[in-house]
Amino acid sequence: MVTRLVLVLGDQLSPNVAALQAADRDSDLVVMAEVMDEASYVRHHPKKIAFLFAAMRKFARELEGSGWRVAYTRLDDPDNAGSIPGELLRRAAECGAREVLATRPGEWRLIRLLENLPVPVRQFEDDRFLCSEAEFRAWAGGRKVLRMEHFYREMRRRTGLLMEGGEPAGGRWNFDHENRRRAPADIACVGPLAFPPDDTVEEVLDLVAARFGGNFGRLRPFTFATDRGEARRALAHFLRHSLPGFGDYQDAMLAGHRFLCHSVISPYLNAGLLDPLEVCLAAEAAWKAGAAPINAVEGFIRQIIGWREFVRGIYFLEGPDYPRRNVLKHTARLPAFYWGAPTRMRCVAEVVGQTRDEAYAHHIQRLMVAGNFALLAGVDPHEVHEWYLSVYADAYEWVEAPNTVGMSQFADGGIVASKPYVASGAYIDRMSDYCDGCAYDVTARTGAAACPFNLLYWHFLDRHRARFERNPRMVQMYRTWDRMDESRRREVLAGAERLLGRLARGEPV
Ligand code: FAD
Ligand code: DLZ
Ligand code: SF4
Repeated sequence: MVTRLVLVLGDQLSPNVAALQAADRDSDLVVMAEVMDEASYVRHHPKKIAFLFAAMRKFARELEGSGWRVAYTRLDDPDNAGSIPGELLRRAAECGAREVLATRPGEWRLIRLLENLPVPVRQFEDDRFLCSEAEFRAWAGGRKVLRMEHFYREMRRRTGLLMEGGEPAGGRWNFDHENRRRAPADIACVGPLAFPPDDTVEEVLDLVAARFGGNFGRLRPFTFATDRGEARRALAHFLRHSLPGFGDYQDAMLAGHRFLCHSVISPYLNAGLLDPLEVCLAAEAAWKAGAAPINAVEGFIRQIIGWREFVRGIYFLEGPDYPRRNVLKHTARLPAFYWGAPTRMRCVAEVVGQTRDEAYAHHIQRLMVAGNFALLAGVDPHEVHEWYLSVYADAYEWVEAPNTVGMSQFADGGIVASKPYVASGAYIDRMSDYCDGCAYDVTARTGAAACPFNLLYWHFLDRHRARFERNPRMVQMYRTWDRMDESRRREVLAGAERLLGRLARGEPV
């Protein structure tokens, strides 16, 4: 007789996840389900769905191998109830369970659904993070502004990562200034380790092709890791081949080099196949062994114990309305080229094209190309949020929303970012080779060939002047704008208006 169900969601694939820790292997029943509600709350990239379903199937087998009883529902099971609550109720009715143990989901939507289930659900905090919600709340309490850098230093002290006798290793907390080099065209990058699909993955790929083939994104070739062993091999490969260059080229973008020195481990971390501390300790060990320089290892660890933990803290601190914020009152529609329609902007075409193919783009591509353009063009941040939540294999609301709504679109009014991440074409030209061969001229601010980023950048600053002109980090931008002569400024603004009109009418840009 089963008395309790133990819910394991698709992004909770860790053997020590909180609900499993609280459960009894001999008497409880683990419930895992591929359900249409989760697979369609946004139109997820087919690679993201395939990755999760394959990893879920393998994890269920891993649990069974270690003695758990698992009730696993496949998407095409005729009895599939179609939703997580529906599956829990069906299983509870089948086996007479009176209680559900769950690890708190990474999204308010699902948390609320579990709270309202007719069967009692005990939600345990997800402790796969280095900073608990209560610890983040305590850190945030009483602070006027929340800055990642302050949080990060606290996390360094707390974890002891890259610390030497209470001081930061290498004498500095942050080597960000050494992480902004443009990548040479002949940079030797091996990219992430590729895993040829096995039988389980092939079966899932067929299912996803049949059921989600109309979603934006290319399903094959599919090379993601789908279990813990593979994810660890992917990490080891990154540490050996790419970590040494990670620091120098962290912000660089090159056409044809989709991954540069990035780790491409976020899908594995977020689904629970890798543990954040395990990853950081391995990177620290590489530095201690002299296999990677401090600017690379510090930069990498900062992303994980700094940004990743910080954005999660913000998501739960700010509450369920966060993804709906829109302080800049932006209302434009997301242009069709985000979904693959042609654009003459080479940078955008490169980033969207690789997103379609890989369900992956690295941070600067997401922030300074795709996000920057949407912000400059005044796109409704909720639509931008839904795009990011759909198209990347690592996207779950707890991490995606603060990055998109907060960091990228400034729609939270400056909780995550101290200034909007807007830049003209000059930034993209400095950090990439995209502008070579683009139909637009990155040096032109006016005229038909003017780079759209240039036109829209000044238009953004001008239309949001009242909000930003006193921001100390933006004073210089306004000075430059004000130094331009009046007729030139009028010309730039008129060019931007024409461009916004074309975007609004859905004309090609
Ligand atoms: P690397 O560059 O190798 O970095 C190592 C790890 O650090 C990543 O795997 C990731 O776990 C962590 N990390 C780095 N930057 C961030 C960050 N800003 N926030 C949280 N973790 C970070 N990341 C997601 O995991 N899911 C998302 O849905 C997501 N949406 C984003 C949306 C926007 C608009 C922006 C600007 C960033 C977003 N990020 C998101 C953060 C970042 O872009 C990705 O974590 C990173 O590109 C993943 O690639 P990687 O594993 O090669 O990372
Ligand atoms: C993203 C996703 C998808 C595509 N499908 C499933 C699924 O079928 N079953 C499941 O348990 N989880 C899935 N997920 C992950 C959930 O959406 C995720 O747990 C919540 O968004 C909270 O982060
Ligand atoms: Fe992008 Fe402008 Fe450069 Fe073209 S010129 S690639 S639009 S930044």
